[in-house]
Amino acid sequence: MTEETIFNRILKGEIPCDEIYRDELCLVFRDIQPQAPVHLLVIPKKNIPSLKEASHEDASLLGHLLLVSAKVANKEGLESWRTVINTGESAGQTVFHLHLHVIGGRDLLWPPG
Ligand code: DGP
Repeated sequence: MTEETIFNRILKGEIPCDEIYRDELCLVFRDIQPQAPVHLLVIPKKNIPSLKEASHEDASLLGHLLLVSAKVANKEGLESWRTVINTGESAGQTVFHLHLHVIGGRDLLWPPG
């Protein structure tokens, strides 16, 4: 059995979050450790540990998450932003429930560290 993640507990309402959008497939809330003035997390309700475990049957869900990320970025008034998916520990993934970071509100450097 896979260990329950903090995001699953947020989805169940056991841990509060600063929610900004929700629909039948996903939830969006503010990151607790923001790396920019706007830092949102878009998470699917479906439990997928990371992009590594996503399959072709998740294709429309993944597309939905991308479109929602743009929708909430627009809602936050962002002109530019970065959408990030960390996959695996070495890439900085700490919560093993697939999520998209939406980061903006300041100039962002490239390449990322
Ligand atoms: P990653 O490092 O890509 O796995 O991103 C996980 C993010 O989740 C990280 O930026 C911090 C955030 N986070 C961790 N725990 C919580 C929490 O309990 N609430 C909220 N809002 N964000 C959390």
